[in-house]
Amino acid sequence: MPVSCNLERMPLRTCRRSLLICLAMVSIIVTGCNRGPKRIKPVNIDTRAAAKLAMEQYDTDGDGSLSADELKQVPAIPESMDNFDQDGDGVVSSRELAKRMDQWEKQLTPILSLRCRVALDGRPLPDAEVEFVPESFLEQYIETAKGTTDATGAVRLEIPEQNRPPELMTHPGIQAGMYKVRITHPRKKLPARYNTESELGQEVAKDRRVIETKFELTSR
Ligand SMILES: [Ca+2]
Ligand SMILES: [Ca+2]
Repeated sequence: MPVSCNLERMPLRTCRRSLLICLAMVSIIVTGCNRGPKRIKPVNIDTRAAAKLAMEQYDTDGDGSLSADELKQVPAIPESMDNFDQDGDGVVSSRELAKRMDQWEKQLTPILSLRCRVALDGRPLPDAEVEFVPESFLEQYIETAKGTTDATGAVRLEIPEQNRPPELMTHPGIQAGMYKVRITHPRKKLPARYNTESELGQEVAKDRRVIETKFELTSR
């Protein structure tokens, strides 16, 4: 009979409807994931090319590695020597340099939070402009990060919004890399060794676990 037939079909229809609702929900969840914030890619550096450039620039005696004397020009390396000089012979070869840069990529963290503190002659220095400028052999891959110290001399480094790659727009911070650090002040004259001829440098990488770098400057 049609009635009993209908009655028998009811649960089937309900079941089918439930199944359709379930499928729709799964689809919303999956689509939602796809439409969410884009996964941020790690720093993508042609590490062999960058290491080659570094050698051309800093291996002044052409022996294929950077000695302590040559490394004075790349202060980010001596500051983090154990991470670069992996065989412990006191110099950094092109291969070691590339290997360390490969490690940044494997750390899969595209942007890091870094705070610094600046003091001049033992006192916190407010209003200092701090710039982390990529080493020239990395400048095509990473951006300069900067900030101004607060009343306590502290600053958080960020890539200015207009220079931030699209995928980092909502992620202020600094990229993994090797930087020269330049510190200037609108009212105080700081020695050239802190800015135009900076001897300050830092490697930024997830495994460094540096929460706050201290720059203790002297006016003389
Ligand atoms: Ca050399
Ligand atoms: Ca070495």
